Amino acid sequence: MAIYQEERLRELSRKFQIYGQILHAEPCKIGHINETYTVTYNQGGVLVRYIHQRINVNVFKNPDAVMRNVMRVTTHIRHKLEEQEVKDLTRRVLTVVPTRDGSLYYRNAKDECWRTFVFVERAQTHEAVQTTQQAFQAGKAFGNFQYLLSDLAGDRLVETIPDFHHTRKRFETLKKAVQEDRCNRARIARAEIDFALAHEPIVDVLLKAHAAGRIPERITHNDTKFNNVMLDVETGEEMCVVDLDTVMPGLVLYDFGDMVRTTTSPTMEDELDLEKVQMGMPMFKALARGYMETASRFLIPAERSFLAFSGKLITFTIGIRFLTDFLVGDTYFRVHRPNHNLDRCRTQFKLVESIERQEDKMQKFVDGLA
Ligand code: GN1
Ligand code: MG
Repeated sequence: MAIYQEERLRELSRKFQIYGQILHAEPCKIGHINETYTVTYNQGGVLVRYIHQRINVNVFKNPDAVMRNVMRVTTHIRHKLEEQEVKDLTRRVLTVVPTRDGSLYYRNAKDECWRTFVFVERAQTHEAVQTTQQAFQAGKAFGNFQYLLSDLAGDRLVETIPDFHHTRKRFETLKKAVQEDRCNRARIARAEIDFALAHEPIVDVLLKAHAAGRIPERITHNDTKFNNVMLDVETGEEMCVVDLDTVMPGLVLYDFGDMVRTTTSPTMEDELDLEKVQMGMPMFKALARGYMETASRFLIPAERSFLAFSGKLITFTIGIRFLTDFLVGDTYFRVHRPNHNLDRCRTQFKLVESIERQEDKMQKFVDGLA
């Protein structure tokens, strides 16, 4: 890690309610938006780890609201787990470490916003799903997360990114990017643009069902990537749902759709060998079983009826977001190689096709679950 970062983190470490000295830090490369470090401290002679994370304020324009949401949500979940006498509480839900003056995050002289969490030990995230057991655990974790938040009292959570999964708005933004073609990249992405435009008929389906009152707004995670669930390193059991910045009002289908997107193909999001990108039925079945184990307690039939469709829709929506970002010059998602966002878009669209071929079978399977 660059020395200036060490110094920056050392300064930062004194701002939070941590009673130890910083020893070293490792950057965490996962995630396209925020900047994350795992930092080891000597605390009373024992090594203790924390997460320091810089909130990307270009994406999260209201870090205050983000942190108030995160605090409400984690506090609520902690209380519920306490009532259930769940053990290992600080591995089961994220714990925010406030600053020494009691704020939920620290804003430095350069206007960078930093926050701190207790590090969840002996648990890990995986970039790609390998076993059906993992898929089951991911479904169960996010279903339970939604369930635990289904009785959160008080004001509506703030929408930290308005219209985050609004497929129609995402679609219109793509069309504009194609028309403007500021980076002269549309010619490289012609096939993907055509694919996106041809899929317009799916764009409004959930928006309309929601507007018609058929599917309710709930509190949802909105970024239910497989790598946002920590699994116990020994048992493989789900421990903790992370990345809570987009927990806000939404449709459960957006969450389930993003699980299908990230938990049914054994590939990474930027896989170059598109042959490998496939919606695997055994993975889907395990995921859906895990999800229903916890979510069947509150889902209504209309929500269930869109479960398979939601996989297609969200995969498509994230695909058009990657495509748009490629066309406008990679301003949103962090990229690590040329055409990275286009590569990501290609895997998404390949997956959309794979889901399309199996959608009926997928829905039949979920219809058969209790
Ligand atoms: C972003 O940074 P990360 O990986 O947690 C994005 C999600 C996308 C995802 C695609 C706030 O999440 O919506 O699905 O990339 N988060 C935001 O991998 O835009
Ligand atoms: Mg995220």
